[in-house]
Amino acid sequence: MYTASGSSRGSLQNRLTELDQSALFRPLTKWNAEIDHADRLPETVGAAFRAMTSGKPGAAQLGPPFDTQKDAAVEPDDIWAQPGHATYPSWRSAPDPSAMTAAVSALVSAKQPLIICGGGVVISGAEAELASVAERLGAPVATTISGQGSLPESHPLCKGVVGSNGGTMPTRAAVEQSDLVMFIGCRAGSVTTERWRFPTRGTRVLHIDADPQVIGAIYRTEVALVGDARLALHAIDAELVRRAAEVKRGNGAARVARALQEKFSAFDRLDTSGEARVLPERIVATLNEVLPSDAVVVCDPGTPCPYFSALYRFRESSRHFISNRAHGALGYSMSGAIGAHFGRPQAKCVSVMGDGSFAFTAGELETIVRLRLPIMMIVVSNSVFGWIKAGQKTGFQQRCFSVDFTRTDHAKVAEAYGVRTWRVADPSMLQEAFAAAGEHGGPMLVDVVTQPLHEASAPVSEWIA
Ligand SMILES: Cc1ncc(C[n+]2csc(CCOP(=O)(O)OP(=O)(O)O)c2C)c(N)n1
Ligand SMILES: [Mg+2]
Repeated sequence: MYTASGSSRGSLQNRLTELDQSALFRPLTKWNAEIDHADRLPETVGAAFRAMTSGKPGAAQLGPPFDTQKDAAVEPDDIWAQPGHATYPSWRSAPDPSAMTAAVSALVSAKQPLIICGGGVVISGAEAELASVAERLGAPVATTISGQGSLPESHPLCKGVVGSNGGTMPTRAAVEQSDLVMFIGCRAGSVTTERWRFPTRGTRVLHIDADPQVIGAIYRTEVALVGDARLALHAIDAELVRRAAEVKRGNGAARVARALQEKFSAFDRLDTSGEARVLPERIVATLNEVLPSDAVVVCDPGTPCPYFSALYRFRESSRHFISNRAHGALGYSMSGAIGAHFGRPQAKCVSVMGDGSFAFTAGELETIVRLRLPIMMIVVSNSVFGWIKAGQKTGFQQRCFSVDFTRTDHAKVAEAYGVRTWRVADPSMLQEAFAAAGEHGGPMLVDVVTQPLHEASAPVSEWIA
């Protein structure tokens, strides 16, 4: 991020737009610097790229006060970054080979191993190596929200999302039944582990992560593999081939099939229930039919994130789902879809947002219209901060406060910006509206009046986890 700030001079003398910008961005970035003179640009640009692409990935921010533009010009050739720093991971490092041997011994000794992938598998580009290791072991692969795309959902070992946001009872059961869990590129945080309960503390744990700080934070870890996921899985795969005689192929595919059958039959019952209102299940099921397999879906918190995590079928591996985890600020997905479009212009990029998120970010509609971006926006309109109301309903004896708001006609608002819009309140009209929007070549928004989240059968085991 490159964010100009107030003058470099007068920071102790009440200058215009006075704000400590480095402090503002510190919790959001891996590295940031205020550049108080233009001659510092070469060193700071290089440092930003090193920080972003090495070790654990993260954003960087450079904040040049506006008056540094009047400093003596910097030679363009002096501003450079190492070509290897153009992509992540810039330089891969492999885990200790003895840890890898120990990990394989643990894996072959387990009766029902389970793999849980965080975002690190896709970031590392380790999808093929993951599939190979899982197939040799016959081990199911579950993911966090960010880990979706580690395996395609059509893979017989792909168990889907686990945890309190997007996990379901059948997927939790898979974690409970496993005697060994291998986390890959995953922090094993409170949402993934349902507040550190699944897996239980006694479960054997192997952990692969580029960041050593992640390991042992929650679970006593039998074997830690610190390094790049692709290199680690490649080495494990080769060792499994060498020790093929010891490998007992598990019945993971049968367990996955049973769990998914249970999960999706409950979902299908709701999708086809004949309800007069649009249920969130219907939105996911219809988009499943309408969107091409290479679509990129960006989801805000609220209804979109758990529903798409639990129920949307991402047919291809790699990054097709984006949701802002960590702080999870509302209003991310519209701008996120703009970014996704520039990253993958040939793919259909979709933003699914709650009405709360729409209110946070509506001004970006102007950007989308000005640049004529063919982004498909869907507003889940329920006139409530549904996630919070659901949390108040279950966790605070239904004492609801400051969560209900009046319904906005989002289609009309977007239309005023110049977006092509549809408004749907009748479930039977949804398919037609999504299909028409999908074919429209410019900015488009479908405003869907939806069952409120606190009344839905949401795939959420705990709202404020
Ligand atoms: C900027 C910001 N403020 C507050 C929150 C806490 N929060 C999480 S979900 C949610 C409600 C979301 O409401 P809406 O976008 O209408 O989606 P719904 O839950 O109704 O589907 C809130 C306020 C947040 N994630 N981000
Ligand atoms: Mg809402």
